[in-house]
Amino acid sequence: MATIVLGAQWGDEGKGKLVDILCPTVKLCARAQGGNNAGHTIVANGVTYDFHLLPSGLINPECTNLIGSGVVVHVPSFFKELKDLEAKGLQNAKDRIFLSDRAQVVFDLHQLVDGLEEVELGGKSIGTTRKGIGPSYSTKATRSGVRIAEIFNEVTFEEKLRELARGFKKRYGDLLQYDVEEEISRFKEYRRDLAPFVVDAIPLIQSAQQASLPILIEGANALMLDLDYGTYPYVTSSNTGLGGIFTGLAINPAKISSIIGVVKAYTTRVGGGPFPTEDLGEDGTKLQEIGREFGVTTGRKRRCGYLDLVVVKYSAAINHYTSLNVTKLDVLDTFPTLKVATAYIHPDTGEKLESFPADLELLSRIKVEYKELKGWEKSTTGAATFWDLPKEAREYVDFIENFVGIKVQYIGTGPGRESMIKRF
Ligand code: 2SA
Ligand code: GDP
Ligand code: MG
Repeated sequence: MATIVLGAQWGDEGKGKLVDILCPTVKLCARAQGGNNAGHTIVANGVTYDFHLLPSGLINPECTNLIGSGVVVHVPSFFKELKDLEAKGLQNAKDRIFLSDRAQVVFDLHQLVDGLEEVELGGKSIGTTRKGIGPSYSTKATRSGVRIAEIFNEVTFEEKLRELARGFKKRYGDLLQYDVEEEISRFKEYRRDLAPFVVDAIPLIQSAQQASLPILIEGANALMLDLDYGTYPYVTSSNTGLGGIFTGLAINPAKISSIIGVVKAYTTRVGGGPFPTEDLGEDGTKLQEIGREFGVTTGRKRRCGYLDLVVVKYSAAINHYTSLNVTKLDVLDTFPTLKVATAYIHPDTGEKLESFPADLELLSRIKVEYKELKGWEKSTTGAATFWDLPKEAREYVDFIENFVGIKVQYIGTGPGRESMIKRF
């Protein structure tokens, strides 16, 4: 049976930590979409590990890991991340990671184009991680991209990359400072080094499911960054919601046991785009500082604001969570009062919107209705059970549960593995 972990807001909810906690019972951990734009930090046994492209399940020495067909892969970053993790003490990581031959290659070319697209957008830039994610999914969609399997057919590979470079050169001229022959020559070495990792992921997943092995699927990014359901165009270029799991891994939907939505106890967003509950004042700064809200991949400061339950309810309607993990509750420990968004009000009619609007112009004008809850002003870190939490902290969690209509199964009260309350 498969467990799916998905981000319910704009990312960085703490999915990596939950994946780490669930891993000991799992035989296969898989990523379905995204690339090394993702950043998952895990603190285990006093060591901090950062994962970007590789599944966080690597942290469990018994767990096999798969980079699925819907992922986009920057080959040198794959090797570098593996090396960095092994240098931190992860055992036999190289023997436990497999890469789908249907995944797409992210070239340095895509990364350069990502930067050029951002510059061209000027004040409207998306604030991408510049890891080439958008350009790589774009060339996949226009059928000019290169699959991992094609790396191994040297002649076709070189022709395709030269063709890709020619196209972008036409578009960007001298702004594109790129030497295609140099990238081609590096692939001679990558080809040899990559070969042992590459598999046909379909029989791998099928046999794991037929043998009823426990599988864990790690979502990257989060629902509000989904290409179809997020705050388009301020999104990433993959389906970060439940749909992306099926296209990216081809798992059997009848064999899913749970879909856990990870919800940070407040809201953050990194990059551009609308953020209705953003607080540019003292509270936002305090959340940023206490929550240490910096991008794991780019080091950028994350924008911060109050918990937005309109967002969480909207994401639940798309991702069909079977339970929630509320994370970083401890970051709220010193707030005397807490605001939680419960509705968006139409700026012209004064009526409550039924759901999260698709129209960003409307979204920029809506009024947010807040419920004010009492803070607890005590430490939550170290609470062993739900009942060890201060009363107001329990009420905060209950409020989320009742509003969204989904049980809160896990509560995070600190970055370490041990700081997680499991309720059922
Ligand atoms: P991209 O690079 O094309 O995927 O960027 C498009 C938008 O998606 C956002 N995005 C992210 N948001 C939160 N966390 C992400 N991962 C890193 C982290 C981010 C970092 O875990 O901290 O280090 O800055 C992530 N990746 C992409 C991005 O900000 C754009 O808004
Ligand atoms: P992900 O992208 O969803 O995996 O999340 P990130 O790793 O990008 O960001 C979450 C950050 O919060 C990481 O630095 C985690 O170590 C940290 N974190 C996770 N859960 C908790 C928690 O319950 N409390 C605190 N204080 N930090 C947490
Ligand atoms: Mg992250």
